Amino acid sequence: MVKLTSIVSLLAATLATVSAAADHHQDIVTFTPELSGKGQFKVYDKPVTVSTDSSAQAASFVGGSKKDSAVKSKADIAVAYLAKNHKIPAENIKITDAYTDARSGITHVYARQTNGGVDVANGLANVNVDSKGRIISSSHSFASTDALGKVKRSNGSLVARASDDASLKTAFKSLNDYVKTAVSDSDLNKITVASTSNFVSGEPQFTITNVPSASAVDGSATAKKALIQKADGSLAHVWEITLKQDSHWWSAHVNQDTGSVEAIHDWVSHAESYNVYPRNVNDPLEGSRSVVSSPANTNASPKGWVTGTTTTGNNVWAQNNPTGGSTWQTNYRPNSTNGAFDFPLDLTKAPSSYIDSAITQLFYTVNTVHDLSYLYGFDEAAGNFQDVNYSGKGVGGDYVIAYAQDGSGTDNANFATPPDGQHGVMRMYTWTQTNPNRDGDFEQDIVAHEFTHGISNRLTGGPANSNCLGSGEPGGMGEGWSDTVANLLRIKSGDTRSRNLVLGEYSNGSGIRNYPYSTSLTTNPSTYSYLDKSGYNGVHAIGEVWAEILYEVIWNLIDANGIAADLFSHDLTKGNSIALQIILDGMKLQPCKPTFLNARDAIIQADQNLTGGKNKCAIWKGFAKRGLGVKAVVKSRRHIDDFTVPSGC
Ligand SMILES: *[C@@H]1O[C@H](CO)[C@@H](O)[C@H](O)[C@H]1NC(C)=O
Ligand SMILES: *[C@@H]1O[C@H](CO)[C@@H](O)[C@H](O)[C@H]1NC(C)=O
Ligand SMILES: *[C@@H]1O[C@H](CO)[C@@H](O)[C@H](O)[C@H]1NC(C)=O
Ligand SMILES: *[C@@H]1O[C@H](CO)[C@@H](O)[C@H](O)[C@H]1NC(C)=O
Ligand SMILES: *[C@@H]1O[C@H](CO)[C@@H](O)[C@H](O)[C@H]1NC(C)=O
Ligand SMILES: [Ca+2]
Ligand SMILES: [Ca+2]
Repeated sequence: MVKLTSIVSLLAATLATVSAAADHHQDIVTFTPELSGKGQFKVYDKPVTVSTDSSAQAASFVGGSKKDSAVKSKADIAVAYLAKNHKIPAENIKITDAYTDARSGITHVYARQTNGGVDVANGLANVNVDSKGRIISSSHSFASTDALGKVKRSNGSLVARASDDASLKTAFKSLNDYVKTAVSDSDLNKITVASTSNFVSGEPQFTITNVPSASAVDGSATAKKALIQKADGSLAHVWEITLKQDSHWWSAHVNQDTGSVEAIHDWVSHAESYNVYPRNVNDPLEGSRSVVSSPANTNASPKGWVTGTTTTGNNVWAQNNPTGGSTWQTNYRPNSTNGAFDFPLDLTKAPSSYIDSAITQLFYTVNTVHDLSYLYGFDEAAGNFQDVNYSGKGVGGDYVIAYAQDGSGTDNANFATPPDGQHGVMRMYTWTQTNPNRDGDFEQDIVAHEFTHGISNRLTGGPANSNCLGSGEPGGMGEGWSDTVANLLRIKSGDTRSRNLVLGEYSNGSGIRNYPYSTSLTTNPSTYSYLDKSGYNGVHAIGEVWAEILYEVIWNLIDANGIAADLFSHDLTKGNSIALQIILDGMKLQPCKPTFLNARDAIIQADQNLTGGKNKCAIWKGFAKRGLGVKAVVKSRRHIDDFTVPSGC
């Protein structure tokens, strides 16, 4: 699908082609059988001594546990203990790990039950042996001898037989169905199964190759035979399949006879933390980085921000783009296998040296503004940017593609908004006015400005129409709203109407607008009639006037209602929250290609609906101070200032 869409940039506008693709990730329930009464942890008040005589059968070791003799003798004690105290034949015990802790001197022995050469996947034991060779504590969830007796002996042979082949393919298909990466029958026919040995343990296993990439990132998966204890205590023959995907790394046990998934784990951790300039620090001039944990808002992003091991998720995919091209799926992104995105940052070096931190910051800020705007009504039904729209409303498949240090330009940034259902595209550039160069990814007001183009374009005239804020006054207000949301994010409790805000100060070194945003008519003299001045044809100059007018409205609302310390509290009794709410509501109310007067009236109507008009006069006074009073009008193409408010105000 290729569509024309307008791209709005921080400083200039262009036209480009954007294509769309849909990717869907859904959360899958992971589970293991509940083994009631098993796995109790026994702690001995008095350490237990177990004798190991020469008749005792030695335990088998696998992989990394083929350790030194001191560890091995402790492992033999552990095996003897399991055999004597729990009546588990030593031949059924396989040591998977054993090591002596350097500090405590305790040897930790981890074992797995085997039967007929295959593992009992959830037949586990751990035995702790002190330095004197005594058992201090233990636990096991081995299957009973009774249950083992009832299961037919299996064959863990390295040689793949025809029947294995068929049953493994069935199991593989069933697993893919479960994790929603369906493999078709023709895909299945192309899959080949071969026997091999595990690279760590040397144990027999099978490799499945020619797997479609949607199912396995590298086109292959591994499997081996195992037994699993079900909740009722009986044992089932399963295929233990390991399947690595973009966002998941599955370890599953699938019934060899029935094809049903008996247990499934995801090795990808979905905890999230980011070392970033947090949302109350606009840029490196204002403060420093810190580690922010689980920042996702549970209403806006119920399944978190990250769906994989890298900066990809339901709301945005952030990546490097040194060539400035339009691919994104395969572009470079930083990895995190444990959900912690923490990378070095040295701002005295060139931006390319800290690309991992830049992408992390961009991912963080775009998600932040996604969540914030969601809370204020830029949600799925209203046409926001999400891969999966959990409510089922609106059109999904349109997360934002965000490029950090995009190579298609410098000293700027831009955002493309196609209609709902197609990806928004954000390009952040590096800035060359300072030495070393600076990276706009670290300036929240710029990222928020860009994302807000997506908000205003989608909300004005409805999500399907992206052609409502193209140029002139409507396009100028698009820029103004973008500066305004960036400003609202910066206003903190303790600030007063004397706080001035400069957009782009970090990136460009000196700001990128004509005046700071200010409630002082001296610091910023802009009024409605400025639209007729020379130099005010472009959307950025027009937008600056609009954002300045709204800055007055914001401070009147704060003075009347107080200030919410955190906009995310969505406390609609507070002035800054009311301002953000009625500004977004106004976008929904106003017509396509609105004028300043239309947009003003929509905001006033939004307050009427939100508060019953409680703030009517405060809002009018803000507009009127900057020439957008009740009698402001366009006459002979001139914008005529008016400074009066409605009677009664
Ligand atoms: C396991 O299967 C292999 C290959 O079919 C066969 O040679 C071997 O005898 C079997 N072993 C048992 C214990 O069934
Ligand atoms: C993760 O890092 C490795 C190198 O450590 C790299 O080869 C791989 O492409 C990275 N994966 C992603 C998704 O960025
Ligand atoms: C919205 O998302 C839900 C959940 O992913 C999906 O079932 C539904 O088809 C989507 N609706 C549209 C119109 O895309
Ligand atoms: C960026 O800064 C330079 C000098 O520091 C200035 O000349 C230029 O006008 C600024 N860019 C914009 C868009 O304001
Ligand atoms: C806002 O609009 C809704 C929907 O029309 C209506 O139910 C509600 O009463 C309005 N609230 C106010 C304060 O006007
Ligand atoms: Ca959408
Ligand atoms: Ca729209």
